[in-house]
Amino acid sequence: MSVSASPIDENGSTTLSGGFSDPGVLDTHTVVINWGDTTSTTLNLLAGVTAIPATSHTYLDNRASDAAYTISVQVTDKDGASLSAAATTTVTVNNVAPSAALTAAEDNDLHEGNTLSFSATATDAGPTDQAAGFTFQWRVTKNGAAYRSLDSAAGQASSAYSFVPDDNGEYVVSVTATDKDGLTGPADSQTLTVLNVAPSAASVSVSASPIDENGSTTLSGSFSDPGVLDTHTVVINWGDTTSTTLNLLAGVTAIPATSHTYLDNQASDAAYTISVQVTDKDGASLSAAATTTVTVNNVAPSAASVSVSASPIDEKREHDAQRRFQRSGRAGHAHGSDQLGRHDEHDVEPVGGRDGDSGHQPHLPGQPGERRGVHDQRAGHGQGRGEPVRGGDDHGDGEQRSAERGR
Ligand SMILES: [Ca+2]
Ligand SMILES: [Ca+2]
Ligand SMILES: [Ca+2]
Ligand SMILES: [Ca+2]
Repeated sequence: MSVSASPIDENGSTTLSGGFSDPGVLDTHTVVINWGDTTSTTLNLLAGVTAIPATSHTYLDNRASDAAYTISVQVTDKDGASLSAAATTTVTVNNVAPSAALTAAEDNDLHEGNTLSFSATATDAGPTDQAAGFTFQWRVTKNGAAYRSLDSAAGQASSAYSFVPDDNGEYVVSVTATDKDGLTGPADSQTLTVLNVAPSAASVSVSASPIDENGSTTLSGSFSDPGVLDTHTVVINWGDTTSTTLNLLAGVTAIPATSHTYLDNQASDAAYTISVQVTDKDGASLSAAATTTVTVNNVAPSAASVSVSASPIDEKREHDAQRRFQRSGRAGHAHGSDQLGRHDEHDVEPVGGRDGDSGHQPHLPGQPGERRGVHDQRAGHGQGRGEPVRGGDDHGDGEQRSAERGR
């Protein structure tokens, strides 16, 4: 006995042929071929025929570890006598790996933060394997590095998979299938270019408005960005030509409470507009800056607001001078206030008069009051030792600025 082909692949066929002898030329014979896979074929040969006709058989599956099947053939004559031992031969049937097919959902939106969905099926040459189902192995790389993976349960006809890209980049999704015999086929894959998404939905607010000049308010807010790995730069333009830049860590979309002091009101105490721009690490910004407003009210001046000295003086002299100024201010101008006066006393500094500190800018809170008050104070004390504003070159500017602010 022999077979025409071995090894063969599962679901392939081989053809058995052979012969025997029997001196009873009138004997007919029955030939039973056990293929070794629990199936058999019976042939009835005419009298005098001792050649086993070529008989083909399809093996639907391999054996474990692709071990060979043993084919045994028994021949019995019409008088009931059989071969003393069945004739045998073998055929090796190899398992064949399944091939997987990947399909991406048609409505996948290739932007960071969106769920991307896929499905896979597998095809196996072996019908037994096909019926048994598969294990699917999903693998995702991001910019060339392993990113996500999932193995399905065994015995699946198909598999669904999804993941959420946490950032823009190039993602490769691949899937393989493994048949019941443990053989894994080649991967099917798709390359996806996932795009960045700009920050959005920003809102900001301030803790207090209105506030007095030289008062502070605190801004806080939030925004969203589906790219959870994105870091963000937040630039707060306070509306008074100053700005604050915050660098937020990845995944942080709350704008931390940030306080700001407004040194001055605007004309007619018009509100300042605060604008906040957010830019992610990939360079995308809010389509429009988030804004809020803060009203800063002017505070009437008091006499103490200009009580600075032109030259180094000792503490006592400075104190005396302030007291005189305050008294004078209260007497001459009803708009002086005790509260402001106390505040301003703390802020008084010798303008340019300190040794070795001639470039120091005067800090004159509460100064931006009415021009009349400023001039009146100078008129009253310009010749005194407390006259501050002419202490150095810088203070001509200070004087001018004070006048401008009052407009
Ligand atoms: Ca198989
Ligand atoms: Ca197979
Ligand atoms: Ca991003
Ligand atoms: Ca982003």
